[in-house]
Amino acid sequence: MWDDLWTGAHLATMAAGEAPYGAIEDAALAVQDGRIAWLGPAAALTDAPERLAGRRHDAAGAWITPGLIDCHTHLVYGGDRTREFELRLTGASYEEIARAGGGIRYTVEQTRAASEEELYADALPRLRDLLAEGVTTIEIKSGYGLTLEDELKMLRVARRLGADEPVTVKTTYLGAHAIPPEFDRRPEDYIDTVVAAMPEVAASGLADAVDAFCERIAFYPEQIARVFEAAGAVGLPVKLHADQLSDSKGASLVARFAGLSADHLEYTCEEGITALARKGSVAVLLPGAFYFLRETRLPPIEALRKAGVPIALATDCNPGSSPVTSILLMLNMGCTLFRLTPEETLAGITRNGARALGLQETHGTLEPGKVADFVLWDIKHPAELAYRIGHNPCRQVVKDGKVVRG
Ligand code: DI6
Ligand code: FE
Repeated sequence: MWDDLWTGAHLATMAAGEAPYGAIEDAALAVQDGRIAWLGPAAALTDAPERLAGRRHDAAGAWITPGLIDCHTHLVYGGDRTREFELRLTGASYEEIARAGGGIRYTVEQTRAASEEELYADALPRLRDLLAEGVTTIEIKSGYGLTLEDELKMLRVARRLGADEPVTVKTTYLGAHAIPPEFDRRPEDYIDTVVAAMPEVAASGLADAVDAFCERIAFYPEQIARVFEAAGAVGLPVKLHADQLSDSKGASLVARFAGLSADHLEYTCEEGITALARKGSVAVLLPGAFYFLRETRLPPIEALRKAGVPIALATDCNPGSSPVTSILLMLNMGCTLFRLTPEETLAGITRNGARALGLQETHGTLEPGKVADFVLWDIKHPAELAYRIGHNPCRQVVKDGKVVRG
């Protein structure tokens, strides 16, 4: 006998295959020990629901999708950058502000000054915004501490959020995010410290992956290669902020290290795309940052599609370039700004989002054996999730087989 059975549902399984959205209409879904035990057309159930499961739930025509996955965020940080937003509106560019010592460096100051408690209290409402929209897995980066101690402080906050809230948190050490003020004009020396910190970061158990910012206002590929080698030596997978503001050869660098994902990619060239495809790395597109920075160069969507690179979407929630805590808005922006299809955007925050975090065996689709993370939506068709703006049709969230919302 199953623990739980949902009937009266339509499933957007998002499993790769023939049917759009992997859809199964008039379906049922069973859960046992926190995993999906069975799913299929309700007509294929072998007995009456009450003889099949301890608890029955009537989905009353809801669509069920996999739990949503936000695979790229900087959710934990101190302060905000409202002032910088105002400056940009009077003409200063994101890059100019960064070069003048504002931007990421300002958030570093604020984050260093904040206690773990304060960082937690600031991040929690941002996380809850995302959870209210059906997010069940989130990646959270460090990168605003830039000393080993402050980076670990951020990662501890991220882990605590995952322990306290009904969400799986994957953490990422982003030591090579910016050159901290005390290493001004000495990027190589700073990279030495990031490399030297790697064994301790790994031993702390606080990081699941390593990220870096490859850009002319941050670090060069050769510098990041040293960080990635150090990550590989301690068994941590890598990913990269790649080609966001210029073609920095970031995508090729990710491929060289068989990274989980290359993120942003507005300026990625053909060669980078081919390299990603060869290694099976995911392209993570971040429409919130594209929108908020009023970027005009589109990521190479058609080339990514043609090459068969899996495309994920994420909020990039951060104070400087994407103060976004709505994953549903990313679906809409993925369609309106990037011309992705609604199905592609939904795959981007389910199946491909899971893959970007190395969770493709356990998360990201509705399939027997996978973790029972899913969301019930008051919608008539899955495309509606990408279509509307400012409306949240999330009715119920199930995490590890337990109803945690609704
Ligand atoms: N690119 C981004 O989108 C975030 N980090 C990065 O390297 C933005 C960081 C910030 O402006 O605070
Ligand atoms: Fe980012």
